[in-house]
Amino acid sequence: MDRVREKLAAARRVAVITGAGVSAESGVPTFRGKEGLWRNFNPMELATPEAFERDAKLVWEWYDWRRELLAKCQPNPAHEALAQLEEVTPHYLLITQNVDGLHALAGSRAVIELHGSIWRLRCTREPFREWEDRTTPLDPLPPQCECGALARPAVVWFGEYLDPANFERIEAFFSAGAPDVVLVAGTSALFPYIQNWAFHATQTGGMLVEVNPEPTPVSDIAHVTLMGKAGEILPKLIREG
Ligand code: BV8
Repeated sequence: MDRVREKLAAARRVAVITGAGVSAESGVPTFRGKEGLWRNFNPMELATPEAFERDAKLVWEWYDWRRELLAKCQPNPAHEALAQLEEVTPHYLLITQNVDGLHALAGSRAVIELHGSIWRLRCTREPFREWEDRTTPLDPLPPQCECGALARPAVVWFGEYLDPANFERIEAFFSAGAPDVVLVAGTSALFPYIQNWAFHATQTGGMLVEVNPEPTPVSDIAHVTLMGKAGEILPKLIREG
């Protein structure tokens, strides 16, 4: 813990990668936790273009249920600690897989929502048309674009591609200089791109730090693995914490 705190205090360039685990203490169900299931559906089966094609209303009921739940959730000390870290780090980037918007709500500014946002909708006829809608519950359900076409959640589903623009921003951050620290918190690190960015830190002289109560693929390559809850550990890592 002290080694990490010192490294972060002296760091000029830090990349943070977060997943559902950093929102867990805000009351947001994780994807693969037991409470992640909804009406006995597996998110992997619902968060797909095929499920939406088959039954848009069912998929929207799931998203509407999550939006209603999220509307009551506040950022927790994990989100707040990361917003504080950004204030004291000259070059900082927060890459999140979460779609809940809680990092921005906590004051984080340089945030890349890798998997999109549950608060944004996209037209299924003109995909470049995207807008924010925070109404809960949505009415009508499924919602429509003003052009009359069906709207979809502006998130990246399983089997879909990440927005290349986000990918380029992240690659640009890493090639602009070797991060002194890459902090991976609250993610099962399922996706290759998450593992690759974590691995990058170990190849360019940076410190790879993981915060998670459970081991993940990143644990094998991390310099420091802090086993525990992000809401408890992260505030202790940040100088003011
Ligand atoms: C994909 C948005 C298929 C939706 C989500 C087919 C296969 C592979 C690749 C491709 C493919 N088709 C197309 C591609 C290309 C590729 C791509 O774009 N590549 C780039 C590089 C060009 N596309 C993809 O990779 C897509 N992936 O299709 O994979 C697949 C299918 C099944 C299984 C494996 C692979 C991208 C898909 C993105 C899917 N969208 N979300 C929505 O939210 O509705 S994914 C979903 O999982 C969430 O975003 C979530 O964040 C993410 C990862 O999960 P985690 O965040 O890690 O959450 P999880 O519940 O898993 O873990 C929680 C962790 O927290 C645990 O470790 C736990 O221990 C810990 N924890 C719990 N409590 C705490 C805690 N930690 C700290 N503190 C606590 N208190």
